[in-house]
This record gives sequence, C-alpha cells and structure tokens, in this order.
Amino acid sequence: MVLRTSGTRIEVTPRQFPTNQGGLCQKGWTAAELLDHPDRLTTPLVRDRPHGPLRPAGWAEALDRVAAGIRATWQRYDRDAVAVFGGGGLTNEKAYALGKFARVALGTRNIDYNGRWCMSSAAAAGLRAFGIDRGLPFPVTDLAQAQTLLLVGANPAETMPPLMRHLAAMRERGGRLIVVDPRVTATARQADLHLQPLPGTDLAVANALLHVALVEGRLDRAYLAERTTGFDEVRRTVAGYWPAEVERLSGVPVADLETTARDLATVDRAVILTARGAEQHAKGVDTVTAFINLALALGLPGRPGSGYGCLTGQGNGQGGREHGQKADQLPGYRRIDDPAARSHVAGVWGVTPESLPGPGVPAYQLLDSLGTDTGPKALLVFGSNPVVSAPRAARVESRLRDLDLLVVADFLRSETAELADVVLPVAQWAEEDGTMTNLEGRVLRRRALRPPPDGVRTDLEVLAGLADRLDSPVDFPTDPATVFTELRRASAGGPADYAGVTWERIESDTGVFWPCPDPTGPDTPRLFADSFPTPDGRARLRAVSHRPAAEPVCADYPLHFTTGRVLAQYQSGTQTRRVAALRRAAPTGFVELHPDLADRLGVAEGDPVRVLSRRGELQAPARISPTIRPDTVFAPFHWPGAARANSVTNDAVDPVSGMPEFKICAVRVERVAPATEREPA
Ligand SMILES: Nc1nc2c(c(=O)[nH]1)N[C@H]1C(S)=C(S)[C@@H](COP(=O)(O)OP(=O)(O)OC[C@H]3O[C@@H](n4cnc5c(=O)[nH]c(N)nc54)[C@H](O)[C@@H]3O)O[C@H]1N2
Ligand SMILES: Nc1nc2c(c(=O)[nH]1)N[C@H]1C(S)=C(S)[C@@H](COP(=O)(O)OP(=O)(O)OC[C@H]3O[C@@H](n4cnc5c(=O)[nH]c(N)nc54)[C@H](O)[C@@H]3O)O[C@H]1N2
Ligand SMILES: [Mo]
Repeated sequence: MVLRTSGTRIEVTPRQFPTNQGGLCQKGWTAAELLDHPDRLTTPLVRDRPHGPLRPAGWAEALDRVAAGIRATWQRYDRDAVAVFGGGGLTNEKAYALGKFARVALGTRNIDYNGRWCMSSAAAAGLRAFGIDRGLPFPVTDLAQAQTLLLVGANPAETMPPLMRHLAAMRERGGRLIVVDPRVTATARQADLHLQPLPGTDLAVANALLHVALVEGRLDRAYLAERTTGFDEVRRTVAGYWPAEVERLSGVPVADLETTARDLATVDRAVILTARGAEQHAKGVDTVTAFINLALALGLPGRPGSGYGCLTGQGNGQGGREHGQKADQLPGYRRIDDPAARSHVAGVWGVTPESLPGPGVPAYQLLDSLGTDTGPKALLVFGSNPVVSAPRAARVESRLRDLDLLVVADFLRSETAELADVVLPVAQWAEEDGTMTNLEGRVLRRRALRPPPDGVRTDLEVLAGLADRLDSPVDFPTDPATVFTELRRASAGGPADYAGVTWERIESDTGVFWPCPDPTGPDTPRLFADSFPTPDGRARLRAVSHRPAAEPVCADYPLHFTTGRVLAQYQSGTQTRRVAALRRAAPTGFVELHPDLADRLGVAEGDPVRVLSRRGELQAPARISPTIRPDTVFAPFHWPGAARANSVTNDAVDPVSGMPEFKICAVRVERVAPATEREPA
C-alpha cells in the first residue's frame, strides 16, 4: 500500500503491486485510524502491588522495574525462569532481535510466539516433505494459470480479499475452484464445487482423493520414481481409503470425491492450498502431509502453475517464523540443536556457541507452565494477546496471573496488557522502518512515515534499553537497517538465506524472494523446478492415517465446535475492535448454527445462546444459517469476555508442530432464557 501524509494525517491508498494488484481490505484502509487513536498508549504503565491499578510511569522507572524483576527471578530460580512470547506481526528485524535478546541478553531457552497457533503445522509438514518451509513455493500470480485449484480450510474472501483476484483470474481463464470447508463461506460461494466435510476429517478426504487417482491410474509415475521417495507405503495406506467409507466419515459424497480427484489429476496445471481450517488440529501436520502426498503423486510441485502451498496468516507470518522467535530455531531457519548452526550464529552475535541455550517448548506448553513449579515465573510479551487468542484461554489467563512478573509491549491496552505488571508503549507500523516477508517468500520494505508520538519507543529501543540494564554481553542496535545487515549475516548459508537481500534491492526489484545468498546473484521466485532441498534432492511422501478429533462428541457434548474469522475483525481484536467502521460492520461475537439445530434448541435469530465445553463456555447471539452443517457450530474468536471462543476450545496439540486444536472440540449449545422466563432463585 501507499501511505500519504496530508498535514499530520496519514492516509492509506492501495499501490499497484503484483501480489495484491492494487487491492486492499477494509482493515488496511482503516489501519491509519489507530495511529492517533485516543486509546493509544503514550506512556509506560506500572502496577505497584498485585491487583492494584496500572499507573503512568516514566521510561526509566518502567525499564528499571522490568530489569529488577528479571534479576530477582534469575536469583531465585534460573535463566530459563524468564520467558519471551513473540508475534508473527513483528518485522523481520524485530523478530530477529527478539530471538537474539532471549538467547543472549536473557540466556533463556524459553521463547516461542503466536505463529505456533498459525502456520506451524504447514511449516512442519513442508519441512518434512520438501526440506524447506516457504508458504508458496511460487509467486502468487502463478495461481491464475492453474486449471484446478483446491482450497482446503481457507476463507480468503474474508481473510485475504486481495487473493480473490488471483482466483477470479484463474476462473476467467477456465480454471475450476474447489473449496473444502464445513461452512458455505463467501469463498465457497464462488467455487465450482464445494465439499462440506465434518471438521477434522480433511486427512481422510485427502487420502480418498489419492485413492481415487490411484485406482483410476492417474498418478504421475515418472515423477514419483525420479523426484520422490516413500510412495510405496503411501500407496498401501491410501488403498484402504475407499470413497464410500470416507463419505460416511466426512459426509463428502463419493461423487464429489471422484470429481475432485479427476479435476486435479486430469489437467496439466493444478494447485492445492491449505490454511487454518485444515491445519489447526491435533493432526494438522499429518493432514497437510496427506495433501502434499496427493500433490506429489500427481507430480505437481515444481511444475509451472502447479504445486502445493500454505496460505500464510499474519502480516509477517512468513518472516516471523524464519529468524529465531521459534523455540527450536536460530535465524535463517536454522535449528538451534544443530552444532554448525550454533557456531555460525554465535559467531555473528559475538558469543560462544556453548553460551546459547538449547530448544525451548512450543507456545501452549510454555504458556500452560507459567507460574507453576517447573515453569517460568516472568514473561515478556511482544506482539500477541494470548488472553483472547490462546486455546483454553481461561486457563492461560490464570497462568498469566500466577506470574511474578508480566511485561507487555503494545500500543494499546490489550486484554493481556491489562494483566501486566509493566506495559511498555511501542511504535506502530507507520512509525518504523523494516522488512516483512509475505506468503510468497518475498521480502518487502516497510517505511516509516512519521516519528512515533512523544513517550513512545520502538520495540528495538525497548530491547536495547533492557539489554543494557541486564548487562547483556553484546549490544542491541536500535537502527532497523543495522539489524537487517546483521540478520543477513546470521541467515547466510541457512535455509532462509537473506545474505543477498538488501533494502536497496528490495526497493528496486518489487521485493526479493529468499533464498538469495548473493547480493549480485539471482533470488528464488520459484522453488523445486529441478530438485528439492533434501539430502537426496527428492521430496518425501509419508504415509498418514486419519484419527478422530482429540475430543469426540458424546451425549453431554453432542455437537462439533469450530472457530475462525470474519472480514471486519482482526485476530484478538485489540486493534480492529477500536475502529468505528469495523465495529459497525462486526459489532459482536456470534454463534453460527443451522436452522434445524436452532429449531431443536428453540433458538431464534439473535437469541443469546451459550456454547459449553468441558473447559468453559461462551455466550453470544445466535446467527442462524443453512450454510453450516447441522452437526457443527461456529464462532469467530475476535472477542474477549463472555463471547470469547477460546473459553471453549480444546488445548490438545499436534505432537509434531505443537499446533492447538482450535478447529474442533465437543460442545453443547443452550438457549439463554430471558430473565422473565427463568425460575425464581
Ligand atoms: N478478516 C481477517 N483476516 C485475517 C485474519 C483475521 O483475524 N481477520 N487473520 C489472519 C491470520 S493470522 C490468518 S492465520 C489467516 C487465516 O485465514 P483462514 O485460514 O482463511 O481463516 P479461518 O477463518 O481461521 O479458517 C478458514 C476456514 O476454515 C473452516 N474450517 C473450520 N474447521 C475446518 C475443518 O476441520 N476443515 C476444513 N477444511 N475447514 C475448516 C472455517 O469454516 C473457515 O471458513 O487470516 C488472516 N487474515
Ligand atoms: N479459537 C481460535 N483461536 C485462534 C485462532 C483461530 O482460528 N481460532 N487463530 C490463531 C492464529 S492463526 C493466530 S495468528 C493468533 C493471533 O492472535 P494474537 O497472537 O493474539 O495476535 P494479535 O491479535 O494480532 O495480537 C497482537 C497484539 O500485539 C500488538 N502488536 C501488533 N503489532 C505489534 C508490534 O509491532 N509490536 C508490539 N510490541 N506489539 C504489537 C497488537 O496491538 C495486539 O495487542 O490467534 C490464534 N487463535
Ligand atoms: Mo494466524
């Protein structure tokens, strides 16, 4: 987008760019409203006693307080007792600095971030199969060339409106769009075919699609032989996924499974994309693997206008997962348990490899251990609002309350900031330089348009101020350009190699696709044309089997509950719930249910209903719609308080990725009787 300053006001207008083709969603248009919002934090806040109020404080006092709290925690416990929680919205520079701050200034292994809630299942599956995790291994404009596009668990019409232009372009050229979603979403309405499975059955659907392609003799045998390993076992496994059985399990008719398999297998160019609907499950990694198996068996990855990809979520969802805020990771997508990676990165940082901590634990495990005997006693949060967005949020909220020290850097008083001992007011997007990496692996520049308001510091300045007070063995630069130069060196030779990416090059080339090892050499818009970055150059298929949701339905909790997003709200809503136009468009949470179910429950449109699980409940008005399966209810997760969807969600996680099962748990729905109907107490 392009930002114009008219007087002191900043306006947002779209810019003609290949990825979004000049498109921008409503949240983009209105983003400038938050820069001068009356709720904007412009002074640090400090809490003097537990449960006392937050009061304004100066920066010196606030940072001293944080440093003293950290030192006290170190003294009573150990280095791992201080933890960090980051965010996929942070720029590459900030994500990198935060990972370095945790490992070097704090010396803790305990850092993870909200990307764990987001693309970690697709990332783990991509890494396992292809040896690399880049959302799309090709430019998004390639999508228009696909003849069939299978979109699994994604609702881009609401979550990524600019993507819809590429899908529309594909359809104008005769391509077919097939959407897999338990709801008839705005995206599904534009599809040529919509499969409406029971939540949590995508893996079985994928195996059935491969089964059909296999028995009909439509696999790319030459590709399987030359470019992959592992097909034999996959063949034996999918042989058991008879379409009729998968229809019984998922509710997707045999005819639709067959049509989908043929639409994918009989064209030259087909694309399979997954997003959170398929991935946010305790079997998310295996589900993505099943779709990757299908793509590989059809010979798609590496062919023009074809392949598998994952639709990235947050502003810097891709770059945020490459430079070290993940528990097991060092910059450049290196592994923290790899001795060569440790010595390279330690060299760049100016510390010894032995001083670097080992891997920490994934986000939910980290948050769930806070304040317990074995868990961290202090937490620093940069760019997340887990009180609203974490699974089983009431439990996470109580863990946060158990901490000796909670520090939140934010520009607004998020629900998590409300619990903090110290809140540090930081700069927003229009006030900071840096880079972000989009779903295509394309590194883009973000430019500062104005300085932050008085009293506000950047995240980099906050980290530098703390590092200084904690006698960090190395300095933390506050200039993003300097940080980026260091990031380039730290990532050099790693899977996500940014060594050849310079800010100047990004500006002259409409972004630079990683890997880009050499400033004068080419970047990599398309991966996998000749080989895969695995030891033997081949992609790895892997047999995966369906398993039921972590929490099956039962007599007490007979319905499936799933969650997601609406167009006008963003994430935990800290930002978008404060923008008047967005609040008007999506004022409250709601519970979407089918008319048959509503009839059975005696619920009318707009009636308050309660959704109960073993973990808690949410209350919100009913939205009755035939577009959802009668056995499933849906709620968006953008609201705190009574309407908080994550009071209900399950905290079961994927054993490989640590992804929570946001997309399915067992619930009961009840009508909330108006006061007049209730029995007197
Ligand atoms: N407006 C808006 N846009 C956003 C965001 C936002 O908060 N608001 N957040 C951004 C972020 S961080 C992300 S990660 C992306 C997410 O983008 P999406 O993945 O598109 O978003 P969701 O709404 O979480 O899930 C997509 C769909 O999955 C469906 N679904 C639920 N359970 C299942 C299942 O078991 N199987 C299948 N196949 N589908 C299922 C839901 O009905 C929903 O329509 O959006 C980004 N864009
Ligand atoms: N039930 C359910 N729960 C979900 C999901 C779901 O589909 N269903 N989706 C999950 C997914 S995919 C995601 S990505 C998470 C997202 O959920 P969160 O991790 O809570 O992400 P945000 O709401 O974006 O929170 C970002 C916070 O950081 C602040 N912030 C923004 N930019 C910066 C910055 O540059 N620096 C600092 N210091 N602060 C900043 C914002 O003001 C906001 O308060 O939610 C997850 N939770
Ligand atoms: Mo996300």
